Amino acid sequence: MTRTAHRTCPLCEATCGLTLTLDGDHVTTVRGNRDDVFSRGYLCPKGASLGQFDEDPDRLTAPLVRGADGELAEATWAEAFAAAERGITGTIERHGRDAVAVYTGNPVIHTLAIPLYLTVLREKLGTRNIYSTTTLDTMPKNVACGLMFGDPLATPLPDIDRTSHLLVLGANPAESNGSMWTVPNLPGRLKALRARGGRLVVVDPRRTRTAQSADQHVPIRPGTDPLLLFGMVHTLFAEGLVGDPGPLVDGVAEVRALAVQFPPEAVAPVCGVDAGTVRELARDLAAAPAAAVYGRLGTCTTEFGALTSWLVDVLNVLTGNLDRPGGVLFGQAAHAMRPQTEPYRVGRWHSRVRGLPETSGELPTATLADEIETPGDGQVRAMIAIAGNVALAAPNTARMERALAGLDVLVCVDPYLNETSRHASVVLPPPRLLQSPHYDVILGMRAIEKYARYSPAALPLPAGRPSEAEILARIVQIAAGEGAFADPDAVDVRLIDVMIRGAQRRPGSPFAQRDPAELKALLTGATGIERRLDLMLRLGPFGDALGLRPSGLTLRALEQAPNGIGFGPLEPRLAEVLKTASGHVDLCPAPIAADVPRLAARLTAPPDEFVLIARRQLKSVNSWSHNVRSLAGGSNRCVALINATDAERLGIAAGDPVRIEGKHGTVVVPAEPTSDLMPGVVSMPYGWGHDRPGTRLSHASQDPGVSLNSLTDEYTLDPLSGTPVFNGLPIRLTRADPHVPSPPSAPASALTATSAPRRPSLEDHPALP
Ligand SMILES: Nc1nc2c(c(=O)[nH]1)N[C@H]1C(S)=C(S)[C@@H](COP(=O)(O)OP(=O)(O)OC[C@H]3O[C@@H](n4cnc5c(=O)[nH]c(N)nc54)[C@H](O)[C@@H]3O)O[C@H]1N2
Ligand SMILES: Nc1nc2c(c(=O)[nH]1)N[C@H]1C(S)=C(S)[C@@H](COP(=O)(O)OP(=O)(O)OC[C@H]3O[C@@H](n4cnc5c(=O)[nH]c(N)nc54)[C@H](O)[C@@H]3O)O[C@H]1N2
Ligand code: SF4
Ligand SMILES: [Mo]
Repeated sequence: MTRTAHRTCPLCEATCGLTLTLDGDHVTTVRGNRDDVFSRGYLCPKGASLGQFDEDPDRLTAPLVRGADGELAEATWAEAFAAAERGITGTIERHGRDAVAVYTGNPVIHTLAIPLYLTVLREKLGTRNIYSTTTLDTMPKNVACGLMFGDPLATPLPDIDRTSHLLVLGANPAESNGSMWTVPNLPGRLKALRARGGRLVVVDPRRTRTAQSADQHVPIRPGTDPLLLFGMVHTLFAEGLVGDPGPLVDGVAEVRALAVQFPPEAVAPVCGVDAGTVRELARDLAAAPAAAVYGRLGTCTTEFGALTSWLVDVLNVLTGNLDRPGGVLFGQAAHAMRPQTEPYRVGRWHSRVRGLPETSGELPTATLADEIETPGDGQVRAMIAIAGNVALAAPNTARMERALAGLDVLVCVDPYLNETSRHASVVLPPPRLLQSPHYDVILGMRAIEKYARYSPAALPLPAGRPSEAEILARIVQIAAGEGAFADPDAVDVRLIDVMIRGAQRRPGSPFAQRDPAELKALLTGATGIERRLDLMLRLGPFGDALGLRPSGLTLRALEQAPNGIGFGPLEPRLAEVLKTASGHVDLCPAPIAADVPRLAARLTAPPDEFVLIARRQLKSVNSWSHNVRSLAGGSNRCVALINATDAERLGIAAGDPVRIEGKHGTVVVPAEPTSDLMPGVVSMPYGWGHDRPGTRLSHASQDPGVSLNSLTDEYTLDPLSGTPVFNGLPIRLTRADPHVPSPPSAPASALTATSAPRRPSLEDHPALP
């Protein structure tokens, strides 16, 4: 007997609505759901493999606990929760709360459960040692938007369907399907932009699939985008192309003063882009009836990540495209979130070892290994890793792995025994994808249209199998000192109470006089997490306001609308978004302006012979999809792209092994010479290195590749956001002897703890003051 189920794809940020055919608990086909209000039938090769992700025989079906013999072995859930409690509570009792760290990974944004328990987990743990992929990825943009708009999550989204000019820097949406920009079928929408006479311009050291489909590709030296963007800002002012930014924007004159030092002629030789092109980019942007500038990973994880992210939106503001149809707009989720209570600031506290500033309540993941390895008060001795593979994700793989091995306690919530969880004391695997309900809590905020969609669990949980929500609720209770065996529903009950009370206290609240118990009784949903989602939807912008707007959104309405419910295109709403003390956009925030002299010094820095950049590949999901056979091989391999002329000069032919040396390690990988990459640049995919002992990744380990982060450095950071430089890092490139196997990553070099981040360099020079 086959049946159909509707699911939102959790494999990338596009959130496509899929139609699955199930035979029993087995997925037989996956199709894009043509009736889906948001994705309208789109599907990529990864989505088509959702069944293989879900049914991968290597996914853990039972928890693992490390025994007295030092080996991880299957245990009962009760044993595993008890072991987690012993480890976490014992660490807190012996060493205090800061001794427990939390690291959360990218799938946080692709699950319903994790975002709904993370804030309370952090609060209950009461530790300063909070880490996540944000400081390996989006934090530069979050910092820039926090300083400009007062809200780090207020990231402008290009209005792709209505724009006439899109300038993309450091992103490859044709393969990544978009990031910090939830847009199903980006490849199709980019094509549609050009078909209606619009223009797509891509700035990237590599002629990516996106660049190949563009009207103009501008190759650029990695890490130099802020110079190009400042050259464009300079041009806008010099040629009188700055429009009226409106009454809500402060700081235009200050930006103008900063841009004086970056005329196109000065930036051109460093960027490798001629001055005429810099001017032309600025003029085209200003002349377009509606235009949007978009930057992603290749602009964030760079030496000037926050500065670059800021300049992207400075251009959107100066050309009159902020908060405007066809320009960039702010997203609007269908659910209510906890309101921000304090004005945005960075550096409210600093990390213990290197004194790096806090951002959004987190410390940089680049200093996690320092905090684990450096003795003293507040040393991290236990870690809870949720949906993250930090062993491969953090800079300097060898050091991160050594640090993980040195932890007293590591509790992983992860479906795989992989490079990180092999170091665990306890692994708590979430159930299969199809056994979990889904709603996009985070990505809904970045969606290009207003919509809501809910996927109920398509398969029942096996008896005795805790949901991901229950696993997390129990960890919250351990952190709160209530023990692993308290009633997990109590966590949701308390959080519902807090949210209802908050809604009642808001000025002008229509619920102020209502009985909280009566409001609570209105909520539907079989589990605590579903009732919480119902409450968030009902208090959201389209919600039924707990019965006051009877036709408004509820969880029940979404359950009855498997194709989702659309609420139309995004609309301008800047005044509502702004959370700055002034209520205005601060176009020239002081911490950003203070970083500009560092950029000016870059104008005269000597160029490196070779620099490394990273890339996403279409048939991959970071580090955890290489076990899915249907996606492996072909274009999805761990090879180093190098410029064809460089290859010829170094005597490297296609498939030859090349040796790439970073500051802390060396890898040997097959080379793929190409004319699609700038000279002096090497491009490697992120997320490989599946040859570690003690993992259970039977397919991935057959073609393991190497860890890109064996070449990166935890001390080379964007100082404003604490985000490592993954793009534009100097390396040495040579032809390797094909008969010598890939060396194990060199051990981490002696550590020099520094408070200031370094400029990218291969040499171990002292840090800049
Ligand atoms: N050099 C270099 N380093 C990089 C990057 C780069 O480009 N270059 N990219 C950076 C970026 S952008 C990111 S986002 C990070 C990613 O960093 P991480 O998020 O730490 O790494 P992932 O490979 O995404 O690992 C996700 C983990 O979640 C598990 N998982 C999958 N689904 C679920 C689920 O439903 N529940 C739970 N509990 N677990 C699940 C997987 O098994 C895997 O272990 O890496 C960063 N590191
Ligand atoms: N298929 C697939 N999709 C994914 C993922 C995946 O693993 N596979 N991962 C997801 C995640 S976690 C993320 S964060 C997103 C990332 O989404 P994107 O940022 O769109 O993807 P990347 O391939 O990392 O693209 C970065 C681009 O920046 C370029 N670049 C590198 N350095 C520079 C530079 O200094 N300047 C400029 N202008 N360009 C530079 C690179 O050549 C590359 O083309 O993708 C998400 N989607
Ligand atoms: S584009 Fe992303 S969300 Fe859509 S099917 Fe592919 S992996 Fe899934
Ligand atoms: Mo990411």
